[in-house]
Amino acid sequence: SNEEAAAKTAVDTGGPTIFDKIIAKEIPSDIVYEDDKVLAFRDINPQAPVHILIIPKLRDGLTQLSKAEARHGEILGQLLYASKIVAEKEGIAEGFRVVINNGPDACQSVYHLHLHVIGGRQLKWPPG
Ligand code: DGP
Repeated sequence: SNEEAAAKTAVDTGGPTIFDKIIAKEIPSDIVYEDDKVLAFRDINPQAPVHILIIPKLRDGLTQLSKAEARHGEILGQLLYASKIVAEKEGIAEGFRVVINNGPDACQSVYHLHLHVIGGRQLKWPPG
């Protein structure tokens, strides 16, 4: 797919990403949950009826999960907990999937850690 091709060429520069502009509200997004640490908004290219991205407001080196260090434990837990809050708000708490794409082989395209929360239909397993 086009997304797969783009993700294979995306690189982790450590520089700003589009998500900084979403956090700063310089570009609009459909925000579904927000607290002081995390922001959740609808994916621009949804793969299911519900497809929400959850990101840390402070990236703090977390361009991708493989860059995680022990000090990131708290925010990683907050992101995962936020996925449950978002699933409840969206009415999919009884069946949803949380995905983190890490690196080119997993088709990561934005180098600011994000959880995908996907649901609202019967999901297939295994994923592609
Ligand atoms: P990944 O492939 O895991 O890096 O997913 C990045 C996701 O980000 C992808 O599903 C599309 C989404 N995305 C990229 N740019 C924007 C944007 O400007 N707004 C929103 N809402 N989503 C975006």
